[in-house]
Parts: sequence; C-alpha cells; structure tokens
Amino acid sequence: MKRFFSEFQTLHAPLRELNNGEWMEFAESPARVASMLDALGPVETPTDHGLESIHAVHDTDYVEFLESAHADWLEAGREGDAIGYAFPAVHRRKLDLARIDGRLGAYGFDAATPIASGTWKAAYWGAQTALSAFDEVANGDTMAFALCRPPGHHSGRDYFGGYCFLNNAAIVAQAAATRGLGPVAILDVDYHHGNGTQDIFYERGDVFFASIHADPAMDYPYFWGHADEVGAVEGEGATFNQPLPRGTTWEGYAPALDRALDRIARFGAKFLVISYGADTFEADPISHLKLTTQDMGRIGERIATLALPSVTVMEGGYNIEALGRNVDAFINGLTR
Ligand code: SP5
Ligand code: ZN
Repeated sequence: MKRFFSEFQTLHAPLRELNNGEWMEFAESPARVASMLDALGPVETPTDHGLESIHAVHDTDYVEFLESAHADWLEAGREGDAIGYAFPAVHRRKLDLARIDGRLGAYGFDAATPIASGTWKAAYWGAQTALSAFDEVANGDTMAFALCRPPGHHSGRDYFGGYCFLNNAAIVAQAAATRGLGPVAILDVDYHHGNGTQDIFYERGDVFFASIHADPAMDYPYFWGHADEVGAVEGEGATFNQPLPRGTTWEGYAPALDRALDRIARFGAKFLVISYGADTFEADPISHLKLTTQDMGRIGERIATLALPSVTVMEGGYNIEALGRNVDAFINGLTR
C-alpha cells in the first residue's frame, strides 16, 4: 500500500497546550512524524490539489480565518502561539468580529489547540496528502495510507479543536461521494470521538459514520459521541457511536469493531475512509484504553474483511516511541 506524506506537515509546531488547568508540552508534536516515517519506509510526495476539495467540506470564512489567524495574532502585538479564551457555549452564530481573540473563540472549541506560525501550511498539506491518497484509490489501487498531520477528525465545517484544523477524513469522503464512488462509510477508530466528522455528515444519508471511542462522559470531546447520537433528517440511522469504558482491552473492543463493520456492510458502503488513531494503545500518555501493538494489527485485519477500497487517514497517537510500530502493525493487518 502506498503511503503519502509531505514534509510541510512538520511546520505545525506549537509549544504547549492548556490541559486540566496547567500548561503541558504539546502532545501532537512533529516528533510523531519521525516515529512513523522510521517505521513505514518510503513515502510518496502529495501533489497540490488547491482549495476546491477543502471548500467542499469547510466554510470559506473559516478557511480564510485559518490562513491568516497567526499573522493576525502577531499583528495584534502578541507573541508565540495563538490561543482563544472566550467561547460561545450558547447562541453561537456567524459574527464578523474584528479582534483575533474573538475570532479564535468563534472558530475554536477548546483551549488545547494552539495555532502556530506554520499551522496553516501544515494543515493545507495534510489535506493535500489525504487527497493524493484518495487519487491513488480513485485511480484503481485498492488502498492508500495518508500520513496526515495535524490530524483532522475533531474539525467541523467551520471550527477547529482537538489538535485538528482541516478534516482530512471528511475531505476524502466528500471527494469519493462527488466522484460517484459511494455510498461512503467512515470508520473512526481513534481513541477520541470524531465529532467534526460526525457533524459534517450528521444530516446526510449517503455517508455513514461509525466511531468507537472512549466514553465522552469521561473523556474529550465530552459534548459529542454519546450512544444516542444517531444522525438526523436524511442521515437518521447513518451515525453509529460506540462509547467504551476506560480500561477496555481487545476483549471488549473486538465485538464493538464487529458491530461497526456489520453496520457498514449493511449500509451498502462501496468506499471506506478509515480515521486511524494509535491513541487506543495501552501506553498512550493521554488515553485510557488498553490495546496492544498486536491488537492494532487485528483491527486492520478485521477491517480488511469488508473488502472495500479504502483510504486510511492518520489521526491521533501520542506515545511517540511506539507510534511507528503501532501504525505499521495496523497497516500490515489491513494489507495481510
Ligand atoms: C486527534 C486527537 O487525538 N485529538 C485529541 C485531542 C485531545 N485533547 C485534550 C486531551 C486532554 C488530555 N488530558 C491529559 C492529561 C494528561 N495528564
Ligand atoms: Zn485521539
């Protein structure tokens, strides 16, 4: 399976994030890339597809905000990484706010996703990486892997958060639907719920979204991913959430994965997008599931039983030492 990666993705390098009342080292660091590249071997350089496929998923005003946010921050006399502090918990609406602090709150939903000087370029090339992997499969290959960074699944049509700015998985799913390759299913196996992806397709009947993740009653992103979120309008029944308790091992994970795969098969999916996060790993520093490196291979193997053309998009995974091994095990399982 071909792997796609752009060096520009390492330009996103915030120093720290705000967590549980303290500043900590930014977990989604560029060092994650080195770990993955070491384990994965040669990669293909993505080509520039421009903004069209990004705009198919994200609002124009939001994309413009991302492009200029860090420059606006410096313009306001600030230093370092841009970060918001006031968030519209209720009555969120589109406002044309002059001050960067207002815009950071309007487009962001947490204080743990700083915007640094290289963030836009890295996120842009993350999306191009995903689109190049999509092309590979649209042109006849059975699978491709997009080593995206920053990740994407927490980002919605007009918001960032959870270390995510552009929703790479949604961009691929939309590109597949536009090309007539659907019905499309997205399977999200990151430790955290893929709230952005869910929101983007929540009222759509042509894209199925299944997610297996830590129970949001206990874990980020808290406000999405509960089992009673099943989609709405045309999309009612096309969202499937399986929150798992902290400490879940393969014994509890495997049946959830099988249920997700069964629902995807019954939906009649013809194209699969996988949001893969290695933060379900037992030794992940910010997570609480208990999967082993061997289990990563088993996840890949079970997904492969669907026998669908697929694009895997990289999401989280913060044990840098083990990250490459875990991604490699997943890919080997998928391609066995
Ligand atoms: C893509 C992805 O995996 N995003 C995850 C974003 C999670 N951000 C907040 C995590 C809060 C974790 N608190 C950890 C405390 C460690 N002592
Ligand atoms: Zn995650």
